[in-house]
Amino acid sequence: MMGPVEKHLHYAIRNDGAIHLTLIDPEKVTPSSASRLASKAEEFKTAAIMVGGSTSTNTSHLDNIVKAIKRSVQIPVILFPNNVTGISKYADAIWFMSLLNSVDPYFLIGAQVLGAPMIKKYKLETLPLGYIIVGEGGTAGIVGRAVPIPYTKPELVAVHALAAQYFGMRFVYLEAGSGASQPVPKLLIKTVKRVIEIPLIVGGGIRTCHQAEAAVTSGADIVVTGNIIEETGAKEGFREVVTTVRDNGLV
Ligand code: 1GP
Repeated sequence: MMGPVEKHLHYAIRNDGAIHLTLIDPEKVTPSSASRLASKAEEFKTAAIMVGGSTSTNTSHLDNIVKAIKRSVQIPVILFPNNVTGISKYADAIWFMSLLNSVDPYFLIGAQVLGAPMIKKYKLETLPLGYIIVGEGGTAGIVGRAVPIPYTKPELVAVHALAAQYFGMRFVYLEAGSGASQPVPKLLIKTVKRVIEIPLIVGGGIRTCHQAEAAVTSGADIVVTGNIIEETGAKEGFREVVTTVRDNGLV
């Protein structure tokens, strides 16, 4: 059942200890800037490109972004959808995700039911993911009608993650919200890591090497960054964060 993209992620985690994924928000880029950012990210050894954003709804623009990225990189392109409009036939795979702490059934199962036939038709590889919004939660928390779990309740996040694993989801994502003023804290990551066996993804508000290192040394298998690639113009600060994730994975 494991497809090539999932195998690639597992292989990279085994090799490097921890990996970095670059998130590109279609609303913030043009096809040519997306292609330039993705090439830089690949050069710096990010393991895959994720494409998605909490408020993006234009599928034809998404298609153009994904096509442009696909033309410029060899690493997989994985959709990170906020809704059914976040599905593009040009990607390699899709996080088939359920927002586990949403109060709206649409984000738990509704959008997934509507999107499933399209995913089948496009033959996209599905990566089953339990998505948990913590801390401030940001735009993703508001759009997804989540009740973000406070950083002070790590054990509550851990049982959500455990439930995801028992459902057969193959990844868990702790999301602080894009641009969060404080990324997911170490204790929270450690508490979740202790109870699950599936790969743990952490993202939201990670901007510095110190924050990337804290996530990895606490147990994140995958660190996602979005904003910093645009903020740094995919230059030194971004490269250092990507390198820090891989370097600390092997420690
Ligand atoms: C958001 O976790 C990601 O879904 C990335 O967040 O943009 O803050 O890096 P940033």
